[in-house]
Amino acid sequence: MDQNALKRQVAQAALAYVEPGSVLGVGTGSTVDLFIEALAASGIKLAGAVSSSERSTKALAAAGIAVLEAGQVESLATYIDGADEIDPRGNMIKGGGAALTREKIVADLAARFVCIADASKCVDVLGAFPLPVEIIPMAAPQLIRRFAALGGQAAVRAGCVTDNGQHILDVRGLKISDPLAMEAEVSQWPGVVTVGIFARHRAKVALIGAPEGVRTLN
Ligand code: ABF
Repeated sequence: MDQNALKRQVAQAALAYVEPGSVLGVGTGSTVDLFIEALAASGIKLAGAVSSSERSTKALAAAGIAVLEAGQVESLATYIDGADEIDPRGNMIKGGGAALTREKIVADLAARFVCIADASKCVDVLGAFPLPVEIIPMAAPQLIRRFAALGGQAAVRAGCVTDNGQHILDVRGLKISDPLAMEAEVSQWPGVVTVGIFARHRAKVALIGAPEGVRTLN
């Protein structure tokens, strides 16, 4: 079963976590694209969706699902999104798709984060995937120095401007043994908009697509 088939498998399984008639938080990425397709085909009727990116907004609209602004809701029951890496406790690295800021904003509205990922995303310790950090461009040189002091090699992602008009640093060489502590530390550095560690907003449920079927991580 190739990676796309594994993604399709978990996208389908995520439908079980969608409450008909609710407003659903929707993430960004190729697995989420497959989830939106599955949702459209399922016939499940939603009151609407709060989207985490222009990319997902377009996909939701094409699927005939009403897209609401985050400010139109006070809370969400569920947020469904992918990840670049996920550890056994549901801590994630996200942001490979450059949508991490709005993903974290929408995740913050939700009571439950349901992560959908293929088995290749599972790691024991976060950090093999270069950590995405959305930044204000003028802060890049100082932030690169700060990550170097932690043993990381940071570089501005070429040709990338986020939906919020900012830039992304990708940081290689980190071993994130305490995701909660690193998220708290980096989030306060001047010039950081969002760090792509989701520990405060870790996945309460993780659906992992593997050749033997979908397993639930936690
Ligand atoms: C999104 O999911 C991003 O944070 C992340 O880059 C992406 C990866 O998922 P996929 O492999 O499904 O594209 O939330």
